[in-house]
Amino acid sequence: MTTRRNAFVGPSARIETEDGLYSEDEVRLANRNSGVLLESLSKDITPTGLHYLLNHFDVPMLDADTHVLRFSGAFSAPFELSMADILALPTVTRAVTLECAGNGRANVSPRSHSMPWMYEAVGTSHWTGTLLKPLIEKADPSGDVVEFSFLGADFGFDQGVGHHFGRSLTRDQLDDVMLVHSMNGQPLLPQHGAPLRLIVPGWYGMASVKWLTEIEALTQPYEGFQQIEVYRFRDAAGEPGRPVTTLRVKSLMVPPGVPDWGTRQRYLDPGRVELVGRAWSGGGVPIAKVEVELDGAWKTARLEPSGETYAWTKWSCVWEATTGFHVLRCRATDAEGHKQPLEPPWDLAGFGNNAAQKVQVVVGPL
Ligand SMILES: Nc1nc2c(c(=O)[nH]1)N[C@H]1C(S)=C(S)[C@@H](COP(=O)(O)O)O[C@H]1N2
Ligand SMILES: [Mo]
Repeated sequence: MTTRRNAFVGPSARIETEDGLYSEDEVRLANRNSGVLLESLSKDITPTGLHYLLNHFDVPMLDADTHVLRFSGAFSAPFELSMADILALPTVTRAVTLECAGNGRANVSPRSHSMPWMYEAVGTSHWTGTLLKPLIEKADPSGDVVEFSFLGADFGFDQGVGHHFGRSLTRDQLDDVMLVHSMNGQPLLPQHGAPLRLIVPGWYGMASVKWLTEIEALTQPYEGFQQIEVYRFRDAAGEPGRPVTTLRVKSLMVPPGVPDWGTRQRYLDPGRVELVGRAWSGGGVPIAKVEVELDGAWKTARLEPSGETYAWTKWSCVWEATTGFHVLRCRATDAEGHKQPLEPPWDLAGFGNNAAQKVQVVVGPL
């Protein structure tokens, strides 16, 4: 192997902190979850082992042979389903892009105590299962039902409140929601919700409850902690906030060239480079345009729609890279005219940061 010195690549500076240590709580939490590697954005489907992970509590080690999904509450014909029952139902497979609502939080100040994502809490999988709505209809909710809650098997504490991870949807939010047992043609892995999870296409990831054990029909709005406390856009602590729901329009690129280990800054030979990336929006709204900022000018990228309503769209754009320092950015616009902002939209918990990605590139002979 060769080692090379390069005039363009300086030694990485060590970053000094007050006591030389990371915050113990933050490191412990960050090491339990993981983000996608941006180079895998070159693929339509994120390899399963690279899909980001966001687990609030411990991963329940459930047994598919004994697992039961229970319908409860204000249903007139409630029932229980084993995994064998669920596997025997009509099957649907869809490519769906999942993104964590906290993706981008690391670029919003002050930081909130949660995963320090920059760009990497996103991925697209082929999810296989069955549609939820026919099952809800079969269980026959009474006329005064307003919401359905979805409960995970995982239990823990947040701000002193013990709870199972749970979320709810209203009656008119059930279209296209899936009960999922497989990811990319394999049974779900424990960390992705085995043996059964919800996939709520077009929404931020928190709606897609993993380790699903119970669906309850409610005649009052759900007051679970993850619904009314955690996933809210807030300007100040203590206010009720607005619920986090569908994905905001966003795009990312595969950082071109090769990295410096310590800083992840990119290094690239001069010449023609094809930049590629992905763009997506929420609620099934297609991507209308992706622009890439190259040396101060926004160039329109080529789009390759996937044909899947809820999966990201591939884009590509040619760049003639010239010697020097460059900051590349990409920004998407969806078919409803929503366009990514250049600066992070501010939120107390750093939710919904869909600002244009910035990639620093040094171009020079390598
Ligand atoms: N039961 C349960 N479901 C959950 C979570 C959780 O902690 N517990 N995390 C949610 C969040 S915040 C996200 S972003 C997605 C992440 O799914 P993944 O880990 O399969 O990528 O799962 C959601 N479903
Ligand atoms: Mo999330």
